[in-house]
Amino acid sequence: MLARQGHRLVALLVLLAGALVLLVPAAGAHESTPTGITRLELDLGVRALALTITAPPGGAGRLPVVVLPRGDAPPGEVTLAAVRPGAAPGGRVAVPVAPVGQPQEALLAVDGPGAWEVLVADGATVARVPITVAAPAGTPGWVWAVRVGALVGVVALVAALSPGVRQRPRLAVGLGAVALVGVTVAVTAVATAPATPTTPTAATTAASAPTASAPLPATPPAGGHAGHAAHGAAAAPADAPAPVPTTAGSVVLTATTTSPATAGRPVDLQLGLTDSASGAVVDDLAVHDEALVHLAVIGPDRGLTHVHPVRTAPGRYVVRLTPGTAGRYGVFAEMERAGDGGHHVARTAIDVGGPAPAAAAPSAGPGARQVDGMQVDVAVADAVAGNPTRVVARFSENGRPVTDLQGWLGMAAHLMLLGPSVAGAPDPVDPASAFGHVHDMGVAGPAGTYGPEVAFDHTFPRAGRHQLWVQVQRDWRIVTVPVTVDVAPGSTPSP
Ligand SMILES: [Cu+2]
Repeated sequence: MLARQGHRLVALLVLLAGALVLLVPAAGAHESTPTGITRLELDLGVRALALTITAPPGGAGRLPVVVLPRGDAPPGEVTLAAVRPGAAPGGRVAVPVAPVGQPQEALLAVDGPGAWEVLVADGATVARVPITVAAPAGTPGWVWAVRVGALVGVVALVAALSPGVRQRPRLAVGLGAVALVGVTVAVTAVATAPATPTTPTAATTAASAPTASAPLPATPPAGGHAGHAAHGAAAAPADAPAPVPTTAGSVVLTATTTSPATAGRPVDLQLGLTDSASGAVVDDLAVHDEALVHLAVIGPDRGLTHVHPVRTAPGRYVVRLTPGTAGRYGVFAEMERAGDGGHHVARTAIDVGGPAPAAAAPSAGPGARQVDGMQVDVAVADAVAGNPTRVVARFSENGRPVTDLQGWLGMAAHLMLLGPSVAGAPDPVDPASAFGHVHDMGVAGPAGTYGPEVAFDHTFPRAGRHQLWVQVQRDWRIVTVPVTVDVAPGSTPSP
């Protein structure tokens, strides 16, 4: 009788200890799942490149970087290197950047965890992409406490209940006490284990991390960035009163050109980022939606250039532009600061010289138009301020629906917006004209591509004339569809 109870107790405790030991690795695995993969876009000189950087999981070793040329870049090569922040490159690896759409891998190496920069140079500009290589996750102390406690408890209990020991009551009681202590240690360790473990987190600065060297059109990421104007959140940035940031902790953007900007000529635009509260250089940007900085440059003709400047030094970025027309341009930088630094849209302006252009006609409203060899039918249902509005663009070519749109920046499509100015028409240099960015979060088809329709949900905060641009990627090139939308006043007066 006593023996049977003893065996049941043993079985129960063995089960309990087994469960504890099994639970521990599961919890351990959950606490550190850094993928170590950074995907980001760079507009380096004349080239648009998509980079996929895979940090070594062990904290040191091989660091493969896949370079995928996009756009219309000429053949050539870029050189890559991995260095500690600010260091000059040692060994460089050259990779060709042609043809467009053909990924090329450069195998770099790092000799330890911590902050690193992946350098990408085209002979004129050196981009410095900051990454963090995570240290290998060690086994936390509480895990060892559970393992040792459970093991000691089970062994002592089995010994205490063995027939030989039961003949010696004192020894049996002693071993029973040891078993109790062991199990207590294990249970206490589980109960007091940190809820949010403090192992080194994100292996890179990347916020999103789809597959490594997979071709671009596949794999929409697990979700865009909350707060980055995805659908419901869209109103927030567009709604913001625009302006040169002055509130504490916002990002102040400066833009200068290396030489006087002239219509029709390429020019390098240099950007500086400082914190409005401290005046310090802002260098804590996280990769969001596959870029450190999303830059929209909008001309007086309301032409949009959406590019991804390269970081050349802390808080310094550069990108090449070819402004199409003379006049004053609005420059909008969208970025996310690491940690809880939040999502920021900073704006400034640049002047471009050249012959005065004729007054620009507004772009077509909803309806059909031809863009880059495709017919694009845009439908905007009931654009009323304060009401959710759906914008749908349908792409066809020679009468057939286009179904080979490629994802870009982790989304099916992007909608950029500029709201009405004080004078009425959208004006990129009037702070009253709010800038916004909405995503199509649609799921890719079986081939990993999108189309023929892309759709956006947006609530226009204000009535009046808005400039919209729908952007999709096809054949590794960005297609931009400008649309003018007149938003009717809502039932409540708009601000
Ligand atoms: Cu962007």
